[in-house]
Amino acid sequence: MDRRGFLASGAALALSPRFSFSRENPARLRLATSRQSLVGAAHPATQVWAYNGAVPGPVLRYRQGERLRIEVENALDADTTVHWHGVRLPNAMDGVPHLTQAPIAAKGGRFTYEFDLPDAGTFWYHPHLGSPEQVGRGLYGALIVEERAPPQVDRDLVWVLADWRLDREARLVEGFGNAMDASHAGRIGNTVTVNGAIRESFTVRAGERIRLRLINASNARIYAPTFEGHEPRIIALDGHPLVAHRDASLVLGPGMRADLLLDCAAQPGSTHRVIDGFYRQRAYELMKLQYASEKPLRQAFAPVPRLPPNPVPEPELSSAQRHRIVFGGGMMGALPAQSRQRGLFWTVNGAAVPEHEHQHSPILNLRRGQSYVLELVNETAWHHPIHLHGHAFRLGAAGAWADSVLLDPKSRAEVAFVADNPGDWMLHCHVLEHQATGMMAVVRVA
Ligand SMILES: [Cu+2]
Repeated sequence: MDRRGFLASGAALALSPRFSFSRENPARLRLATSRQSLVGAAHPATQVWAYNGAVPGPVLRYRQGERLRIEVENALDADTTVHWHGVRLPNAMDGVPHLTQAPIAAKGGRFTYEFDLPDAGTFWYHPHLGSPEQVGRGLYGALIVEERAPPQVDRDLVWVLADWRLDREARLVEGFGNAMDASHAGRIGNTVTVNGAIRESFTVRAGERIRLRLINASNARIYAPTFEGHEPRIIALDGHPLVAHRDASLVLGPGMRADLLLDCAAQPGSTHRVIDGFYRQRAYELMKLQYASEKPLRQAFAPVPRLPPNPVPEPELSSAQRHRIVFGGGMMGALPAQSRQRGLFWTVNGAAVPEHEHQHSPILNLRRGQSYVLELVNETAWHHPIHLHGHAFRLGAAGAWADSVLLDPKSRAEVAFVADNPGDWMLHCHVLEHQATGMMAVVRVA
């Protein structure tokens, strides 16, 4: 069954997204198998791997400057770790197996993560071990850090976008990380869920202002959502505030986040499609915005609020050191036969590194406090969202702050940052099948 089939069959089930929240965060995340209705009552529930029994895991909400403390208990049959994606945290809390910590052992292993949250924004958490399978089976959740004085909105919502490859009985198709997926675009599925279920519609009220936090938790799928009849402003990328602009170019690669300010200015009772059109021949309706019949909450909207900047150090471009990092491989790419035989398909600066099998030696040694410009070159015929741990960088010399940059096929990008966070940090593709088959590296800050 294709994605359209699933989306159509979900019409019977009107699920209300989980958006109510409190700041009473769980003290514990427990990993175990669970069952969840992803595609509606017409199909069986799907066996998933989950944090605290649900996919996505609980929305963790903190205030900027607060300290997160969570004990992780692993009841799965597989070792794991938790990576706190986008958070500028101490290296020992980064959740990279063998590099920053020992894996949290299967069948009862525990590990406590504890760190301060310096930046406000939309972040997320997921395993960094066996990622294609562990994330693909449902292990991820949102980590929201609120500004000390958050902008006025009527609702602050999180949409976790996930992509599943399901069979006709809504079972996960096995074969995670197979060579076909790994050497091409990654495991792109056939069913897209928002907060753990396919959505027929989402109810809004005329005149309401919504802060919509989009998180792409998918292994490999890229999204380009548009909201028919609406002009949401992107107010943050990867958690970091942006000068507000319109949504024409919103593209979310795996791991990326965007905060949208959605002013619901259409008529009560009207309906508007949300279309994901990244893969142009395969655009589909993600859901409908359904306006309630109530009279508008307000007739005019306040100006778009400016979010306060996060305390990220500004790179000094005049004294910055430059390095070039080349991403290669994939089908139609050059790769030593020896690598292919080992199940490795991708390279960073010519080397293919298996997923966390042994100690990485850094491809770059960065001096703490020094500014750097990295030229990221994609020599392959594929898209790669490149993610750096422990830091935020500017996209281009004076562009937006982010922790990921989506490299189009045969393209390049520059990112600039201050290497201010000591430790060994991953720099890798967030298409998880690429990450696991060679496209990752370590940069050392000391
Ligand atoms: Cu990639």
